[in-house]
Amino acid sequence: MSRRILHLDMDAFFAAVELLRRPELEGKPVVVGGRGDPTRRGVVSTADYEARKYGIHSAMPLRTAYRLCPHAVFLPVDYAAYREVSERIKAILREVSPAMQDVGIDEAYLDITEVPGSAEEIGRRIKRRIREGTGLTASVGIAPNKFLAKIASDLDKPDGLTILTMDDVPRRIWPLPVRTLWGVGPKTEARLDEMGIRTIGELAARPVEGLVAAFGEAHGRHMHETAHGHDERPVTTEREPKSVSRETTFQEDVDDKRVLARVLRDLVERVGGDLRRKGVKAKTVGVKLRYADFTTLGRQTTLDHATDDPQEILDSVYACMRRIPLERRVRLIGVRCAGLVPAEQEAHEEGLLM
Ligand code: TTP
Ligand code: MG
Repeated sequence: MSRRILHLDMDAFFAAVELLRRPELEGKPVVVGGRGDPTRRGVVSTADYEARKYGIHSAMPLRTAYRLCPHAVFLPVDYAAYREVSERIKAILREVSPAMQDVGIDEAYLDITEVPGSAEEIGRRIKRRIREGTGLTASVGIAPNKFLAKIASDLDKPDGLTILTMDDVPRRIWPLPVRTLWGVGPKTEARLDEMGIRTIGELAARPVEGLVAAFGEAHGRHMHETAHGHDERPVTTEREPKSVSRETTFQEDVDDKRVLARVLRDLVERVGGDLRRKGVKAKTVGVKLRYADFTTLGRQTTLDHATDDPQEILDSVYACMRRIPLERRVRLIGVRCAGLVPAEQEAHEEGLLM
């Protein structure tokens, strides 16, 4: 029997929670990030849909956001408040089905295969319960697997409910850019672009052999499967991760330090986003490096406080890199953050220090 997976993602989550307690800001551009002071260092955690009209988005420096929209309201991040709302949302989901996978502060998968009722009924019911329980809107996608459900929840944001079946894959999934696929980062995207493949549909049209030749057995086959809408990953109910990491394998081994520096910056951006989305900060930052001959080594450094600040993480990454000999070509490079603590706990400690 085919599965029925629901993916839920709250709309402009941090900003939406802020608007609940500051209803007078409704309809104004609101940016949440750092200490809420655009003259100080920090990045945008999120912006409400009004502020997004000015081009403001997550991970952008607060200064840039200020330049794009000086009359926006800038608010500091209050993780404790968001986590409290997040826990209520997760509890509502668990009541519908115990098979819930927590993937972020405002996001979860729910296996609703066994839940009685049509997909539409279940989707509406969950959205209504969340609105009643929190005052917030969520976007929901329901599909036969996690990949399609996740895309579906994003297709009609905000306040969306999108149900996809395998028959919808050509019309709804194939026009999307390849970057949307799980496992396609900037490097793979560039390589696909060289091959004349920009949309998921163009990828799906290629014989799997060609993709395997270009990207290797596992990656090539995986891309082929997902481009056709297949994804067997189960909804797992595991606990919070102990670390967050991102890595890149180069298409061709690299010995240019500038290339490594650029890729590290990109990986740090993404790890930073992962941390902030999960509402955690890291005390330990590490680099993993694999040479062309497959010898692998790692270096890590522990800070005296936890951080999710990309610049601070990058500084630590560069400090690790200085302890890694670079006389050989590099095949893979990765950034890992561990020693995770809830962001509000760290903020609390920081408050005590000041
Ligand atoms: P998202 O679900 O990616 O964004 P969102 O909920 O603000 O907006 P959307 O309606 O598009 O879903 O992330 C959830 C929260 O995680 C977001 O409110 C703030 C936080 N976050 C960061 O702090 N930094 C980031 O880079 C991202 C992507 C999110
Ligand atoms: Mg969201």
